[in-house]
Amino acid sequence: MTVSYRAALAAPALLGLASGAAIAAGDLSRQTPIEVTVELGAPGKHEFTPKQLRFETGKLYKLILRNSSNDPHYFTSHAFSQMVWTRKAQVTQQRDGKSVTLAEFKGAMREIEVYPGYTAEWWLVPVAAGKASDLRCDIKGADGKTHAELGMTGEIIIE
Ligand SMILES: [Cu+2]
Repeated sequence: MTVSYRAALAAPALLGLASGAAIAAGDLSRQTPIEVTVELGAPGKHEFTPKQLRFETGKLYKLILRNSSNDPHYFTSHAFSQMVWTRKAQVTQQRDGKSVTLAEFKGAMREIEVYPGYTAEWWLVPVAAGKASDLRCDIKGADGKTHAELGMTGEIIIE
């Protein structure tokens, strides 16, 4: 009993040392994120600003999707979602001039919809290089046209 207790204690201690070194060298999710902000529309305008986004593989990004317009907007790119690993997505809100996190989502992400006046963050690490030309917002306006048809499209390049 005593022996196995000691062994159980010693093993995690040794593992802890070993994995501590491994985390410092190789855990890409623990990097300080590079912030990239995309404006989803503006009052009276359906467009992504900027329209072209650039990322590098192996770096942690905080992709900030800010909607200052009066309409909900999607950030949809199936191709992009296949080239990144998602650490988390979270919903934040400004309170007394400070950004407060309201919710966090873990798991693979396909698209994010952000409602008027709010911001969402997609924390991700690009894992494959390539071009995603399918960034768009498919929300349909009162005129029957999608925001993408009105110009809300974009391109994402991963180097
Ligand atoms: Cu839209």
